[in-house]
Amino acid sequence: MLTYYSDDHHLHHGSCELIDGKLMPCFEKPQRADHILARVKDRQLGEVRAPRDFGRGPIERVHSAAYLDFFQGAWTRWQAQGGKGDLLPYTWPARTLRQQLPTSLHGQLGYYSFDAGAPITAGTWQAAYSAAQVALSAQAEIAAGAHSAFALCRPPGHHAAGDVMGGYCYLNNAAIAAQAFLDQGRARVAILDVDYHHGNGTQSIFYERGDVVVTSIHGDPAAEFPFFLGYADECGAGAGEGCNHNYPLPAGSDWAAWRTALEQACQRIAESAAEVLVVSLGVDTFKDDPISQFKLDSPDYLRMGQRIAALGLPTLFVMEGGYAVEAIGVNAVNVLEGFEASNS
Ligand code: OKP
Ligand code: ZN
Repeated sequence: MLTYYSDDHHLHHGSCELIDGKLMPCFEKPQRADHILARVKDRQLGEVRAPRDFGRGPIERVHSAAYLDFFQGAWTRWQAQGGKGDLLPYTWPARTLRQQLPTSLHGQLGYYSFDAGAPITAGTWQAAYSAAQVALSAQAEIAAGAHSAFALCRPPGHHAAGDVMGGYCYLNNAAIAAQAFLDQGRARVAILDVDYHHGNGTQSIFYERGDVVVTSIHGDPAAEFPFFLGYADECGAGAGEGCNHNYPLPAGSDWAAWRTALEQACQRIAESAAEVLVVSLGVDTFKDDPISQFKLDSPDYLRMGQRIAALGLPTLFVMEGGYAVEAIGVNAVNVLEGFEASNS
C-alpha cells in the first residue's frame, strides 16, 4: 500500500511534559515517525509519497475557524510578548468557571485545550497542518480507488476535538479524513480506534452524527488518560444514538482480551453499513510502551491487521500513538502487512 508522509513533522518537537510531578522529555517526539518511515522502507511496503495541499477548507469541516486561527497565530503572539520556551496552558475553564473566551494568550490557550500535553512550538502549526494534509492525501488515494493507504501522521490527532487540543493532539487527522469521505459522497464511514488511549476528540466530533460510526478499544478511562470520556455507556446521542461504541479494558489486558473487544467492534462496523473504514492506528498497546498498560506483542499486530482486513472495506490507516520508539516501526507496519496478507 502507499504511504503518505511529510518531513514537516520534524518542525514539532516539544521540550517537556509533566509526568508524576516531574518535567520529563516529551514522549511524543520526532524519532517516532522516523522509525516508522524506516520500517516502511525496509519492508518495501510500497511507495512513500509527499502529501498534496488541500488547504484549510477540509480541516474547517471538523475544526472551528476560530480555533484554527488561534492555533495558527499562537506562536507569533507568544514571541511578540517575549515568550521563551514552549507555549503551554495552565488554566482551564473547568466546572464552576465560565466557558468564555478571554483576550489573554494564556487564557485563550486554556479555553482551547483540555490538558498541558499539547505544547505549541515554533513549528507546531505547520507540522499539524501537514499531518492533516497527509491524512487527506491518503484519503484521496482511497477515494480514487485504492483499497488501502497509510497516512504516517505526526503529531497524532484523536484527542483533538472541534475546538480543543490536548493529549499530544491538535488537528484530528482521522476525523478530517472521515469527513472528507462524506463530503465526497460516501454515505457512511466507520472509525476503528485501536490506540491505547480513548479517542475522545473523535468521539466528541461525531457523537451526534449518524453518518460516522465510531468504535474505540482502550484503557478504561476510570483509570487511564483521558479519564473523562470513553466509558462503555457512551453510545451516541440524537441522530448518532447507537453509533458510538467504546470497549474499555483493564490494565494488563493481553491479546486474548484485546482481540475479543476487536471482534465486537468489527461486528458493529460490519452491521453498520459503512462503506469505508478509517483506522486510528496507535501501537501504544505494546507490552513495552512506556506510558501504557496493555500487553500486546509484536506478532499480535499482524493478527490485528488480518482481522481488520476481513471487514472487506477500503481502509485508511492514520497513525496515532506509540511510544516504545524502538518497536514502533515493527508494530505499526505489522498491522499494515497483516492487512495486506489477507487481501492479496
Ligand atoms: C496520546 B495518544 C502520563 C501522562 C499521559 C497524555 C497521553 C496522551 C496519549 N502520566 N499524557 O493517544 O497516544
Ligand atoms: Zn495513545
